[in-house]
Amino acid sequence: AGGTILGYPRIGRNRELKKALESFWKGTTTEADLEATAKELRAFTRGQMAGLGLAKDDSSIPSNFSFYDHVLDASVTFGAIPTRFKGLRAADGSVDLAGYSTIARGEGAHAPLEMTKWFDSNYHYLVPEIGPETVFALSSTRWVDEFVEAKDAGYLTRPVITGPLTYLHLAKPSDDAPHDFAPIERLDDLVAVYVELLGAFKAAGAEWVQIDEPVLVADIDAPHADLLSQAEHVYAALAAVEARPQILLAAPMGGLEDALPVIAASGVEGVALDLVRGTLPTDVDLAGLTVVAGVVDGHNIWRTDLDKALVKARAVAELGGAVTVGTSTSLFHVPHTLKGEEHLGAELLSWLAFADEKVAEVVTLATALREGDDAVADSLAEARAALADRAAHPGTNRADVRDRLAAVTPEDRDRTSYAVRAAAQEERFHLPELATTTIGSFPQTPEIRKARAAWAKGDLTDADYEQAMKDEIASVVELQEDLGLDVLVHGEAERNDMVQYFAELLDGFSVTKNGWVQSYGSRCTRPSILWGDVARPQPMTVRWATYAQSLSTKPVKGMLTGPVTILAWSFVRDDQPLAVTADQVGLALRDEVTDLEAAGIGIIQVDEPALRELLPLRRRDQAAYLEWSVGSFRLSTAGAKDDTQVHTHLCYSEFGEIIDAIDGLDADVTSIEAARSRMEVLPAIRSHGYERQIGPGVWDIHSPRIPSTQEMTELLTLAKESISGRQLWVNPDCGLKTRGYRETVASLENLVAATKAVR
Ligand code: THG
Ligand code: ZN
Repeated sequence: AGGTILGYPRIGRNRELKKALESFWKGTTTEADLEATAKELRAFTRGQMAGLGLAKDDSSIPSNFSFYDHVLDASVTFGAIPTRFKGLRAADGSVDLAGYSTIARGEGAHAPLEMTKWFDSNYHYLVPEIGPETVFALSSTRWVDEFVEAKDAGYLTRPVITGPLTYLHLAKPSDDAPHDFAPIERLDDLVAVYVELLGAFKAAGAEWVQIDEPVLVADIDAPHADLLSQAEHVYAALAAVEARPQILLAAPMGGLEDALPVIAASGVEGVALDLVRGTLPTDVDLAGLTVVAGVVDGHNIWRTDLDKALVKARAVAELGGAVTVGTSTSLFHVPHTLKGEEHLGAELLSWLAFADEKVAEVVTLATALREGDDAVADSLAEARAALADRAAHPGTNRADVRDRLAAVTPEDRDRTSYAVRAAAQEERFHLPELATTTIGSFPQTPEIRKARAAWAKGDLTDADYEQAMKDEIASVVELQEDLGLDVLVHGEAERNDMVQYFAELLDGFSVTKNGWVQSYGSRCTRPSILWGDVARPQPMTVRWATYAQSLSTKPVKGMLTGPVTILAWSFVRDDQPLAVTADQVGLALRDEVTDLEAAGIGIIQVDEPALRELLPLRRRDQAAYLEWSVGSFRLSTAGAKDDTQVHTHLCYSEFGEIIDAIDGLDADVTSIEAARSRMEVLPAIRSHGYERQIGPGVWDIHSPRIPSTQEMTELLTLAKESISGRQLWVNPDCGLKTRGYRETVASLENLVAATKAVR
């Protein structure tokens, strides 16, 4: 009744969990130290939520801690660990934190689980590998232990777990599975473990458990009718369990649509609806159900329009359920708190809500529902004033930006034909077959970070900082020449993050000091806030690129981040279509491309690693998305001359789904992630008839392991079965900023050796 949230950030307001994990991995702390930090963090988090007004005693506070990833936690809890990790398990099937870390990150001969984006967010989960051989058995007590830990501290929490449909539909077949096997075939076996788990929660005293099923808001590969009948079947089975907590089925990231009546009739006690992304349900009887009306956006950072939120919550109440207010998704997509972000200025600050402020909004809305609007009149008035101020701000509506965009013609998005460009580029660069390159960034060493921190504090002058970065660029260029790479990069030492760097130089953005959001495991990003119309006051990358090019006769790539990725990895204004914002960014980048060309840079990479990430979850919305996203990329690149080679980089391997869009980008060279999936995407690219050049990654840089020459030779040989040598580039899966120099040098040596062998 007092409102709830679907989950709270797990990393800690000062990234306590990140620091504890990384020192454990380094060996400077023990497993017990890590456990102790995690325990403190959980205690602080509960206290924080209660302090903000969520009730301590009625299951309103979620229990959603994870050391690394909630999907990995499900795998470990269900004993669904691939056979290659068998040796890590104790006799009872459990794994300790060292083993858990190995499954997540890989070590030695142990390749880790694959990592993939969580729906259309910037979070990555670890992909379960499920086969006929997988033995599901309750193998971890952590979820129950954490519930008991909270209960002993006086908090009756609501455990949050990933649902069986989402778990299996996000899984991939194990290496041992027959080729026509689908993980969902194991549904009944897995559900048996959920049944057991529900019993364990009940025995521990849980009154509610939250089961997350975001897969129900997405169109998946399997027929929609199958998904609905699976939902009906599973939730009837779980509802039929006698001794269990009440079930809150949460459907974040979109609308349940025709799955809602199925869930409502299944026998579960509650449903949590995403009413930010999803539309208001109609024509469905929710009588007898507890309904969490997810009217506070868990996925973005704008202050809620409380009046509109109340209208929605009250409309849902008309459908008959017992309605309480909640967030649309877990809050782990947003930073912890606005406290400490006063540098943003009182005005922008007043437009925003991070996790803690969103909890407070939920509490305000729940109070209004219960006691009437008068009970929270001041809060409602404050929110109205902030929203009106935001709408009227001159930076959100600039005539110069809008006039320029209005003048864009279709020709502004078109280059000459690829054949003509390819000939001009061949003439200019004479690159060898199987040209080698890297994606862009080199390791961000502690020295680089220190220099940037000192410069930010004013302890390092502009000139000294510039010199430090130039020294780093010179050493990266020299290293690449020594390694024998064909197309060099400057290494991006000057960039804290490939989006934030541009956000700091463009009008219309602001950046936080401590607004960290978990991206995967211990890794976080600080998404920028894109609040206004976007324009480029001056060149952003030309200085660094031309310095690097001056040091080598080999081509050095100019490196830009594309419009879709800038949007995907920022918190973007929600007061106009994304397409408009993307084109504003596209025009700013177009000017940068022109300036790079004029400075003599012949190869320009415009990264769009997030192109797939923003793909709408419902098929009917995808064509319109691909149209504007591809259009904004083309707006940024189509000003390039024929003999300028445009590259792009995309950070994932499920490529088949959007291959037409990738074709539509019309980049001359595209690099993609392919090492963890062993080039599995290439046959699809061949059968599509893709004619331009492609660099499938041969080194999985997300893991600290060093791939051998032989391993990369095998991958390249495999790639050549699908793609001709003239079309094929050799590169790692992704940028190297998270790697150390030791593994970078060793791996790139092997990469060059493998290329020579295959050539
Ligand atoms: N930038 C942003 N989002 C991203 C990526 C990025 N999302 C997808 C992908 N890349 C995720 N990968 C990473 C890789 C590394 C880190 C974060 C996300 C990383 N972060 C540092 C950390 O957590 O220690 C923090 C960076 C810093 O100190 O400045 O290493 O590249 N926006
Ligand atoms: Zn990448």
